[in-house]
Amino acid sequence: MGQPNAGKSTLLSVISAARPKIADYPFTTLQPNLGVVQLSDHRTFVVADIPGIIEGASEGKGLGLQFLRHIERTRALAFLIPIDVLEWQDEYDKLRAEIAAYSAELAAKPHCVIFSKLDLWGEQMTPEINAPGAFGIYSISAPGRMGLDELKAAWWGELLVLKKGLAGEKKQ
Ligand SMILES: Nc1nc2c(ncn2[C@@H]2O[C@H](COP(=O)(O)OP(=O)(O)OP(=O)(O)O)[C@@H](O)[C@H]2O)c(=O)[nH]1
Ligand SMILES: [Mg+2]
Repeated sequence: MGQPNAGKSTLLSVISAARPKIADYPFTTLQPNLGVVQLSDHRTFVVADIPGIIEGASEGKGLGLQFLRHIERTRALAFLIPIDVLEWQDEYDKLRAEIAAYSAELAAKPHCVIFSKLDLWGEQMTPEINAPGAFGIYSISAPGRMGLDELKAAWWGELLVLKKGLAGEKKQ
């Protein structure tokens, strides 16, 4: 999830065979898109790309947040922050607040932070950000094909951790 134009659909298009609509205007994505991510062997998982979220979305601004009902069963969330917004912390806090206002359950899911459009920065870096509970903070560039393998591997690792956690819960 992320603000309009953050690069969500572009990310899905470079890590899966999905071909979502991509454009440099806000609210290009109107419905969630799904893509299957394939790791180097037979390991696969599904990623959902959803419409953009703006401040006030939980009160109906932009496309609202009703589309989030489609991802209620997702195991983990990713918050995408384009590097060129500069106010990274503010961006993260606002997105988290909108999700929390929509659903405490969704907000409590494991999440990570992804800085996108790193090619616009000119050098490799990951901003420091206070993201309590995030399982990771990553940076990527879709056109530069940067950070994508690391991201896929990290997501896979997190899914394994979650699976183990669930197995543990069932045993008790
Ligand atoms: N330079 C650069 N541009 C990017 C990158 N990722 C996406 N873009 C551009 O940013 C614009 C928006 O990309 P989308 O993938 O459509 O963004 P989105 O987050 O899906 O936007 P919505 O569907 O409106 O919420 C497009 O013009 C993309 O080409 C990136 O890593 N680097
Ligand atoms: Mg999109």
